[in-house]
Amino acid sequence: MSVITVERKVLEKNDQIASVLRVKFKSKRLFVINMLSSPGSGKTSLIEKTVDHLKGKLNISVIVGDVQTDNDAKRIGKLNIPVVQIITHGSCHLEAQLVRDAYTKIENEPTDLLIIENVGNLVCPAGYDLGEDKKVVLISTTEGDDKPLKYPAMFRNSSAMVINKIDLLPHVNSSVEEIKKNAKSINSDLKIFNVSCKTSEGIEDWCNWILNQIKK
Ligand SMILES: Nc1nc2c(ncn2[C@@H]2O[C@H](COP(=O)(O)OP(=O)(O)OP(=O)(O)O)[C@@H](O)[C@H]2O)c(=O)[nH]1
Ligand SMILES: [Mg+2]
Repeated sequence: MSVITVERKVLEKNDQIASVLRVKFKSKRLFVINMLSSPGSGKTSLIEKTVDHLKGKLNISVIVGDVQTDNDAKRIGKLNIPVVQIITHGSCHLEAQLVRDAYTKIENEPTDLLIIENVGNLVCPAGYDLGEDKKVVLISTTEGDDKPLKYPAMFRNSSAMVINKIDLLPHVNSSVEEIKKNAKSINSDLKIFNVSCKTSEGIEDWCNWILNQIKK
């Protein structure tokens, strides 16, 4: 029983910090995406494509979480945009406090869109509010159609789902329709995008959705 109590307290403290952070992001007129997925679904690749597609239209900054390395910050740094790496040293998710501290390093950079790449994990990050406007979950065609059913919280709490690696569909035993059906059975409001970060198919639709969210 005490374990449950401790976890609830941790989440309550996280939610308080996230609420303050959300007010700060709003006051800075930032649109904030918390990007979630299993390891390797293509979060960093989608950020690279998004930055490339929206350059000249939006100022984008990135906070990226990783258990051990700064590989992703090095990749995103090559795009010449502000990026901060959070290394969690084993922790499987980002917390609002870590994002708050990381944001202080880039808060003076002109930014319209802040993308937070969460630690690759379909379980723990679902419960942690980071002050974002939208949670976006990625699933790639190599992961199996049943993942929304097996990890429902991630799909329930997200506003949009990006199905990535559609270029691999001819080679994998996977169906976009089945992934969509399973995801919609968890969250009928999910906005869904079919994307390939390799061929850039679907990137324009995804970026238009971001632009429309910012206009709202
Ligand atoms: N064929 C194909 N490969 C892709 C696509 N998107 C990403 N990849 C590859 O998938 C691998 C993982 O991509 P990343 O962007 O590093 O994935 P990630 O979700 O950021 O990974 P973590 O940060 O480790 O969780 C890389 O080798 C990418 O080149 C895609 O649309 N098609
Ligand atoms: Mg990554």
